[in-house]
Amino acid sequence: MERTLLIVKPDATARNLIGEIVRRVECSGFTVEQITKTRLGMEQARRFYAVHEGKPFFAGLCSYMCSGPIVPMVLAKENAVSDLRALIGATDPRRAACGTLRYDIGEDNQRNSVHASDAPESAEIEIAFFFGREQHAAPSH
Ligand code: 3AN
Repeated sequence: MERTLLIVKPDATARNLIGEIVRRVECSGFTVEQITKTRLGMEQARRFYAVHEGKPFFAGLCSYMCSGPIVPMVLAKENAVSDLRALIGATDPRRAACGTLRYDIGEDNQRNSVHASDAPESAEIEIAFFFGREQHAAPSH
C-alpha cells in the first residue's frame, strides 16, 4: 500500500467541493487515512512550495494558497502516487484529459482545485508537513 498527499485548494473549498473531491477519490479506490481543514500562512506556503522558488508564478501561487482554507488528506492505495496524478489531470485544467478532476472543476493553472504529490519521496515529505509530529499549518476557523 502506497500513500500520497492530496490538497483541496482554496478555489475548491470556496465552492464547497470538498465532498465531491473526496467522493471521487474514494470511488477510484483510495482510502482516506487522515484529513484536516487548515489554512497556510505565507511562510508555510513558501516552505511547502520551496521547489518552485524563483519561478514567475511562485509569489502568486503562495498568496493564492494562503487565500482561504485548504483540506490536505493522506490517501492510501496501491500505486497511489501515480494513480492520483492520473485522476487529477494536467496542471492546466484546459489541457487536462476529459474526466479528470482538474478538467471537471479546475478554473485555470493556478486555481486548479487540487494538489497531489508527484513522487513517493515528495509524498513522504508532504505528508509529514501536514500530519507529522511537527505540524506547520494552523487550524482553520
Ligand atoms: P502540479 O500541481 O500539476 O504538480 P506543478 O508542481 O508544476 O504542478 O506546479 C505547482 C503549482 O504551481 C500548480 N498546482 C499550480 O497551482 C501552480 N502553477 C504551475 N504552473 C503555473 C503557471 N504557469 N502559472 C500559474 N501557476 C502555476
